[in-house]
Amino acid sequence: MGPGLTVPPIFSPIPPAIHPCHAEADVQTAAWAETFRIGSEELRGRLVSQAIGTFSARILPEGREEVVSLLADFILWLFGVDDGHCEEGELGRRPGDLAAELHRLLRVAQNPEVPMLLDDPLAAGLRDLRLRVDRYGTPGQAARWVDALREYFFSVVWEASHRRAGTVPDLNDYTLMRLYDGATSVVLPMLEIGHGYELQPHERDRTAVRAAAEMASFIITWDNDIFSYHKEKKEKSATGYYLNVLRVLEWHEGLTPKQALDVAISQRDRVMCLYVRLTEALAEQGSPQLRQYLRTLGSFIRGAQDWGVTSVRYTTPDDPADMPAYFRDTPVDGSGEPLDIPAVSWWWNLLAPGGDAHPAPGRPAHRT
Ligand code: 3E9
Ligand code: MG
Ligand code: MG
Ligand code: MG
Ligand code: MG
Repeated sequence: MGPGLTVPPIFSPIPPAIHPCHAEADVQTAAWAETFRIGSEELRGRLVSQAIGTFSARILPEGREEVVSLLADFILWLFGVDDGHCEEGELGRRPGDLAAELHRLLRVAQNPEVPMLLDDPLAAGLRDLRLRVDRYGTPGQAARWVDALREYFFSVVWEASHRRAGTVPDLNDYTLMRLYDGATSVVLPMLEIGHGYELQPHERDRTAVRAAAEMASFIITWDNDIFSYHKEKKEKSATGYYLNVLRVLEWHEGLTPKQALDVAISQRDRVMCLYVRLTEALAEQGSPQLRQYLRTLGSFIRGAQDWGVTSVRYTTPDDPADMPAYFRDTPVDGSGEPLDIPAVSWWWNLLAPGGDAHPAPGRPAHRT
């Protein structure tokens, strides 16, 4: 972030919450990272200081303690991949080799007993995660977790091709990539496992329910792009490349960082307003499991916000980011107009004027 770029208070209509086991979760996840030797010594030293257990405790404020710990270890592991392989490692500029390594890891997630990557710490950590997913989740949830890992991996390979070429995707491509490369969708099965239920496919696979989860991914990753801009821009001097929505807007729209920040805030506010209306409508029609799922989705959004403005990962105390001290309860941009992003503008078709969530496949986004 250039000197003087201040992150203003961000709109969040979701109340904060945290599991009482948060301090213990930080200690346990640091111990787990040491046991499995996740990342280089240097990367691991950073990760264990970043309150990742606290982040998990915010995502599952009323969840099972064992799953808070499992999710914390999984998020730390994801940073081992995202920081270690993709953003700071050699593979991050070699999409073909990255795809090969991620396929090998997927096999380990799918069949933890396979004699592959036997000396690899990330593979050993992943085996442990899979065994715990089996312990606390159903076979269907384990399968969806593996599938979600595959979609996350696919997107980081796409990102790696831009890193190699030094290019910046346009806003539509970036949005599509970011729905997956923020690793938000891999967390979704943990939201169910954390509360010991399984969302039935007829509800989970409804277009409107998937859209609500995609909106949560959009909000979480736009917020991350805003809160991590300072860190990511600094990292550019070491890695030579960074990518977030502010950079996309600066590059393709010719905006200054401050203008790009304002546009990104407006985009995430409009998605947040739609998300609130859609999830209220879905909760009215849904099963108790769907209502719990939507509540936990809200905790995921708010937890990422509270963690994002406080973790040393983003505040970088040696060269502090200018973070907001609170969240605002009204949007800067409360417009009900669809965003001009074809990959997601259909989200605005899901709500009829009466507020019912309609799956409306194939209709073009209408402007009201
Ligand atoms: C996030 O994007 C990368 C993920 C692999 C981080 C792991 C976190 C989660 C699974 C939960 C979602 C939370 C978020 C996105 C904060 P990026 O921009 O590489 O993350 P960074 O921390 O480096 O800004
Ligand atoms: Mg990343
Ligand atoms: Mg990153
Ligand atoms: Mg980021
Ligand atoms: Mg931190």
